[in-house]
Amino acid sequence: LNEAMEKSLSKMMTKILRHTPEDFGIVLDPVDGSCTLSTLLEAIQAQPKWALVRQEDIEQVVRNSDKQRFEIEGFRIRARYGHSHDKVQYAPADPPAILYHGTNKKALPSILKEGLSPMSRQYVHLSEGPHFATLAGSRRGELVILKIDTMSAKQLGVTFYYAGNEVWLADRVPTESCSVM
Ligand code: HQG
Repeated sequence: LNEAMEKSLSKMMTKILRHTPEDFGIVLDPVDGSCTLSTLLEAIQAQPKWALVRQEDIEQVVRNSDKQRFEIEGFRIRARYGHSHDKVQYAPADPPAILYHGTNKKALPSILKEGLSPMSRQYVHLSEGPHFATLAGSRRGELVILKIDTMSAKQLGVTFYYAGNEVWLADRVPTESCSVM
């Protein structure tokens, strides 16, 4: 797969594994959001554009994903994070003192007023370092990085979950726990 094909296949995989598996006739595991590699492969092969896709191509996307979007374990594959709603259960975990969230200048006034909310995903996405936050926040205009004081958020009732690859999730983050970097 060349780079463009890899990106396009990655998008197809996130669509299925994060958002609308039912449109592809797939039921994800209700706990970890996984399905077998062969189920995913067959669903993708059913798309005219991807009739010739091979399991190695999927494995290549998983390996090269800049943000480690997917995880293969044995015969199963899942998206680590990014789900639109109720597709995965995560165990609560204890985060580092500071986490980061990348956003954009236009969203800032509303975030400073209401705090961070998951919008169209299951959770708010946070990261241990500013790198992932920079990638996430640069997608929609002028980058703003927020520092999250997790101790303060916990005191305000927020639960954190670890998704792997330095990515943390939360149901919400109150504005009192956010500061602009
Ligand atoms: C913002 C992508 C106004 C929030 C990324 C963000 C990440 C608010 C946007 C992963 C708000 C939601 C997640 C409020 C939050 N008012 N705006 N109260 N609360 N927002 O895409 O974190 O490339 O759902 O700051 O790179 O950007 O798709 O979340 O700007 O890894 O694999 O609302 O998804 O990964 O946007 O991104 P998103 P996100 P992929």
